[in-house]
Amino acid sequence: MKLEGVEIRTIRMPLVSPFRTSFGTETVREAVLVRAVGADGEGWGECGASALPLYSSEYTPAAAAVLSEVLVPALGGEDLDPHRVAGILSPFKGHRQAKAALETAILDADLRARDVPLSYHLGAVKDRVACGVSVGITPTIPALLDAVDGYLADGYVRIKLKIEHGWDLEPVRAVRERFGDILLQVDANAAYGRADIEHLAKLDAFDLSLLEQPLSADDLGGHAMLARRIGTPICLDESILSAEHAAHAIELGACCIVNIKPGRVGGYLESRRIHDLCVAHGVPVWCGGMLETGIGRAANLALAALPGFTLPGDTSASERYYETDLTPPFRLEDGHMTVPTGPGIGVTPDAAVLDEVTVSRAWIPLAGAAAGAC
Ligand code: NPQ
Ligand code: MG
Repeated sequence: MKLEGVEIRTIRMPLVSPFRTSFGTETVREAVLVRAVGADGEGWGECGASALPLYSSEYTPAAAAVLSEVLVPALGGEDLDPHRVAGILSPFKGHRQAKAALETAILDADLRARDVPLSYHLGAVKDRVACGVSVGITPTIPALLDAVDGYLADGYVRIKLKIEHGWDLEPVRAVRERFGDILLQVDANAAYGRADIEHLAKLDAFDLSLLEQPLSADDLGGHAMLARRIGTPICLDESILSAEHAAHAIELGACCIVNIKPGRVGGYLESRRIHDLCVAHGVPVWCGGMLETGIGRAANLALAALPGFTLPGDTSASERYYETDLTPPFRLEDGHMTVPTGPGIGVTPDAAVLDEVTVSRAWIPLAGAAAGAC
């Protein structure tokens, strides 16, 4: 893959409904898209960072800046194997979601040129994957029950409720009582502390599949303490930034399930390593979501088709988040979504829709590339 240059775009897409978590409410998804242009074609990657650094320290202006000013220039215009990208970028600390988007764009371009689907490249074994949905905090419990009712009617096979202080036992009890024996799990996005361990243990009454990231990302020890006190399985999201983090968390007993978000861990290749590590430890994994457009969603479906992804992911349909997606809409069929079969990530953005939602763009030419390529 000889790279000629990389386009960095910032887009803004309205969400169909506000999405509230313990760290804030999102009404518009701002994101950075990366288009890697090589001599043999181009590829796409989506950065999970959003408008403000509330989920993690990354946010869109910083992601666009580090891509344009540091990460893309570091690649040079040399012949590039996508598997070497992470190593070239490794001297630069952090910025995993930005690095993931760049690696994905280059991997996509390379796989398209070779006519290989991303799912096949990663080792996928499924043609379709079971899908869950993440339900934000609502103003009232009746509003939550309505939202869950709608998603169950859509066919989602698993419901995840966002929880925080003051919105935990009661909404969970209400959903369990109303809908009976559904697959139900909760996500705190690190809202609680060690002082809340006894309170969190009360969630054991509701037969949840898992409790996701109850404590701070840095507090693996606290998660291990909680895991000894509670019957509900602990799953980590924000704490797991690499395969090394996953190894330490498993070793400490801080979790027995891992949410793999490719952006959070620096890309699909690191995601596969975490998957392999977890499979070897008997730890189930599932594919998280970052309100991706069809670009990120397509690649997540490829990952979710690996054999260790035994729990339904946050790989929801396009219409869960967007009226108009950048790609042909991903639809739910019988609670499942079809894994794209085309080369690379298998989809490309609609040029007109993309231009409509683009708020800024920059072209970074690469040294050694032919002048004027774009
Ligand atoms: C999670 N995702 O599992 C995240 C959190 C999250 C689907 O629950 C803008 C961009 C807003 C990304 C809100 C889901 C977001 C976001 C929440 C990610 O923790
Ligand atoms: Mg989460």
